[in-house]
Amino acid sequence: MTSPVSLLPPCPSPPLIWTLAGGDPDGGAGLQADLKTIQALGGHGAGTLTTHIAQNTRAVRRLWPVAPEILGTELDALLEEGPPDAVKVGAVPGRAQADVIARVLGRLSEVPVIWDPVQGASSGEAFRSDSEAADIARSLQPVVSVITPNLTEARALCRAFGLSPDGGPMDLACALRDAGFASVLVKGGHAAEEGHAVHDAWAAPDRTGFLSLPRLPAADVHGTGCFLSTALAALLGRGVAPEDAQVAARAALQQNLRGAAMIASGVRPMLPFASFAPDPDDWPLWSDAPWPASGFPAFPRMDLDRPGVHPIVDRASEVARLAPHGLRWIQIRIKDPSGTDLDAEIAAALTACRTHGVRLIVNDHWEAALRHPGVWGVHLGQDDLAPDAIVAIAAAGLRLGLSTHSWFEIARARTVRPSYIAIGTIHQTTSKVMTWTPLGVDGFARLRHTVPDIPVVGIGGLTLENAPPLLAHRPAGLAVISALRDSPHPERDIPAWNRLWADPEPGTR
Ligand code: 3NM
Repeated sequence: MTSPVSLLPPCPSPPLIWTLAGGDPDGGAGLQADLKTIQALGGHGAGTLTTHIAQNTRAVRRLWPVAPEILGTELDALLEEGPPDAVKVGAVPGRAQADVIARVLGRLSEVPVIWDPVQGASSGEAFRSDSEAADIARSLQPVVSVITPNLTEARALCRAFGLSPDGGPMDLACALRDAGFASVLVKGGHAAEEGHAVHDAWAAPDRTGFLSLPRLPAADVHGTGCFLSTALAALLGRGVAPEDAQVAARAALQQNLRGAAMIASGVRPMLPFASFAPDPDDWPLWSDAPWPASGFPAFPRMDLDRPGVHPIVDRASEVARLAPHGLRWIQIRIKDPSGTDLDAEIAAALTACRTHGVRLIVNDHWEAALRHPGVWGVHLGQDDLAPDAIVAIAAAGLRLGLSTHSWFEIARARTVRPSYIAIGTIHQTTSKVMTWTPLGVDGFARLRHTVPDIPVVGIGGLTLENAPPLLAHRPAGLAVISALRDSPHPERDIPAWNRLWADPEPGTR
């Protein structure tokens, strides 16, 4: 047994996260809740009140904005301690407070600032008029990197900027992004009915898409917006990449909603969030476009009763060399097909595989694979995830494997319900140009945890020596190029690889 792996990526020291937010005496939202959220996500929380609020889970009674001089003096004092790693801004009661916040945050450089542009409480009361909201938004816009409005708030912001408030969440998110907010997350929670999916629309400079999760029963919880924006700040401050932080913050929210849904009925505060430990089912799916009504076809799963090594080779002659030695799968990966007769290579590989009962997976060239009945599956990268290709591969009855390297890529891959998901790179590899930092065994475990329902294949820099610790995380396969290509005895190594599943402890092979 290995020790459980923390789902949070390591960080040399707790990141400093500021929250500039209203107060919530019941502790379910605002500054009081944000500090707990930051701590649970491994950060050090600091911050100031922007406004006192007499509220509880049922109603907002009254606001007393913190005087701008007090807010400014407090923030200047805070900044003297050094810059934060990320900032969450919550309720901003008026233009004067917004100007103070913008002045101080304007002195930071490259620090993510998440603004939850809360216009009122989830119990229904508005904090301010639309025209005040417009002034506040204009003042904060230059210093904000991500905003997280719900649908109502997104519409109000669109009106404030003279944009159309009509359209769906993605129209609003794109309109606000194009109006100068670098990244926009429009939360769809209030629009979804219980039992249906909640779709949050995310518009960043280089990507748009939807994060989806089921709406939990009675997820009528006070403080969800505060939680999500603060979790995002805490994860970004930790150095988690923006797309991964979105996915992980949403998973954290689902974890908390699940906890809150277990308390008695009625509007209730979020449960104190003790630690980041989403269940596998709490992780959202990501799709680049709204879900087709029928969803994507589910691919037949790779069967888990035949785990084993997946050699990846670039010629049919290599397939023929390795196929007799006890393989279950082999992948043919011809990255540069120029000067190669692709169909002849696939046909020859298939002949060798048939002879020895091996399943052939074709990398990238899915159209060619479809021309060869008997090919078992196709393996694609994230850049090849076009709906047309997915639908054609499914219609031909082939299996699909997808490469992933991050929480975000897994959320995207899971949406098409592939036969297996490859996670890498686990160790340094010389076989592929990699922009990703190697995950190590713990990183593999962190990602693998978010794939509850689909077989996983580990890849990247694997050898018979370093592979055993991975087996504790139940890969259905391990994919290798160089370890077999460079081995003097591949015919002996293949059974040794396959035996790892029977005897996963290092040193006992
Ligand atoms: N894909 P080797 S790593 C083809 O992480 C490939 O997506 C990877 O080769 C990924 O076993 C990789 O020689 C190379 O390290 C695997």
